[in-house]
Amino acid sequence: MAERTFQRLQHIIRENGAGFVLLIDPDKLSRSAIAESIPRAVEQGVDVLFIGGTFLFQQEFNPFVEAVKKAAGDTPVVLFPGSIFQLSPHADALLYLSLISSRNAEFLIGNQVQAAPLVWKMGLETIACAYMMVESGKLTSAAFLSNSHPIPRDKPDVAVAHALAAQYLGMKLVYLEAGSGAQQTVPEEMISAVSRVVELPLIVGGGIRSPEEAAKKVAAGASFVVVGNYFEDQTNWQLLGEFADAIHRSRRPQ
Ligand code: 1GP
Repeated sequence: MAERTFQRLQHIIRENGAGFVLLIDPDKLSRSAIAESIPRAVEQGVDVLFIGGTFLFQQEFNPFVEAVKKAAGDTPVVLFPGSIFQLSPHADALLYLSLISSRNAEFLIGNQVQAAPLVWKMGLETIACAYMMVESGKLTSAAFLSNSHPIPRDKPDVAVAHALAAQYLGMKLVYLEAGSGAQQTVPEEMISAVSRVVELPLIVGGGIRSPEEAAKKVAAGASFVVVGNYFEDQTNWQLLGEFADAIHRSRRPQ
C-alpha cells in the first residue's frame, strides 16, 4: 500500500523511457471542462497528472481533485502543492516537497510539519521530493514567495551537490524547476550533470513550450517532463500527443 503510486511512476519510466506529466492548475481549468479534457489528455499519452498552483483563487480544491481523479481513471493523479491548503484524500499521492535549494526553514521543514497530521489523517501516499529552483531569467513566484535564491543556471555542480544530499537523506525524487512560465528552461548541462551522478528519478519542468524542447530534457537525463503553462490555453491541447510522442521516443543516456 505504502508506495503504490511511486512504484507506478517507476513502472512508467521502465515502460516508456520517460513520463509526460501534465500539470493542472485548479485556477486555470474550469470544473465544467474536466470531464471532457482529462480523458482526452490521457488518450493522447499523458502518463501522470499533477495538480497544484501558486494560489487558489477560483476553485474549491477538494472537489476539483475528486473530479480530476474521476475523469483520469487509472492514470496517477499526484498533488504538487503550492501550499498546505492544497491537500486532498482524492489524489493517488502527494509530492512531499522540500525546497532544498533554499535556506528558508519554513519551506525546508516548517510547512511539512504543518501538513503532516493532515496528510496522516487523509491516509495519503507521500513521495518525498527534493525541490530545486533553477535560475530562469526572471524572478518566479516560487522564488519570490519563498524569499530564496534559485540555483545559478551556469552552476551544475551546485545542483549535483544538492541532489546528492537529497539522495543521501533518503528522498525519492529530484525536481529541477525553472518555474511556471519561465523564460528559460532548466539547462540540459545541469540535467545531465545531475542524472550522471544521482540515482533518483529526475523531474524537469518550467517554461517548456515545444515537443522538441521536452525531448531534449529527456535526452539530457530527465525521467519526467512537466508541462503546465503551455496547455493552460486549451487550443494547444491538440499538441498533447506530439509532446507525449517526443518524450516517449527520446532516450535517456544509459
Ligand atoms: C511549474 O514545472 C512546472 O511548476 C511547469 O512549468 O507551467 O511553465 O510548464 P510550466
